[in-house]
Amino acid sequence: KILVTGALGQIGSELITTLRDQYGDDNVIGTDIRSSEDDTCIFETCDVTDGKALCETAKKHNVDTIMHLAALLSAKAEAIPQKAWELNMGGLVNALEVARELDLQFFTPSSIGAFGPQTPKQDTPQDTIMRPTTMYGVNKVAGELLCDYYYHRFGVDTRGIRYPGLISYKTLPGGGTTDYAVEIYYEAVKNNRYTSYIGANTYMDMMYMPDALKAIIQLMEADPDKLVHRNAFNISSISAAPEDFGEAIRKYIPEFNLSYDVDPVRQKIAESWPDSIDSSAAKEEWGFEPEYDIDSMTSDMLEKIKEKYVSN
Ligand code: VAH
Repeated sequence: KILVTGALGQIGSELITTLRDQYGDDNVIGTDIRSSEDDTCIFETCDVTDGKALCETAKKHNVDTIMHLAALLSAKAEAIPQKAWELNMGGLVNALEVARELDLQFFTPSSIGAFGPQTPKQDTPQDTIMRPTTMYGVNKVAGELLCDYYYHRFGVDTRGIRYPGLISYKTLPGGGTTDYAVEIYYEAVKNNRYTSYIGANTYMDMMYMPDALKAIIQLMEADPDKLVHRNAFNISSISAAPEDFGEAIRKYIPEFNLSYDVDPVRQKIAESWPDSIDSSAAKEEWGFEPEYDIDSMTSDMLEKIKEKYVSN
């Protein structure tokens, strides 16, 4: 049985569905600080900064795994850094303590945001310098080290993935730097145009959500003896700048127009991150193999968003 925190977030909302398909509805418990209208799955409101409540929820449902997704993303965290530390680190240490006390398998995402300006930008290695210049990045590096500590010191089976920007059509992201790569598809369908807050020629790693979710299950089911790394694995499938999304969209919406109104805060965050990271450790240690490239992702995104607007 798996407890998911942040179950109403961009990853969490789709992960719940994927896990229920994979393991059965009764084996997935979603939690979030907000309440859920979706009464088809087991759901509990829970504030991850309340460690006692989180532990009680895990005990009540007799879970054997916790997937901790509750966190503030990069741009939001940069706006309220002290709150971000409290939630991102306070929530993580509480979730790790629950995993230690109840002997649970543990997953939490890291991010390409864990890298900083001195990190090699092309083919960023799995093991390299990590001196991020954002609160979010500090949280992710500290989080990776804390998860490794709980593995080496307490034997908690912690595993993590450094996610690129994730693109999906089901739940809008909130407060991220890579959110432009989701907004662009919605605006293309609604208005045939998009004004990007990230400048041209600004490359970041991206991934379609189905590949991101498959990776979590693959990693959590991997043979632990084959894992050289744990927290956290580089994975990526697409390295793109805004104009690459524009070009891919114009294959389906020829009149699509892309313009720019750069947001200096999020542009500065984006420029501190790699352009393209190396996924070879994930491929070698647990068989990571993404399915979608920018063209197949674009085709699916536009089709699903059109369906969403036509049916509503
Ligand atoms: C963000 N989508 O923009 C998240 C992610 C790699 C980016 O961490 O903050």
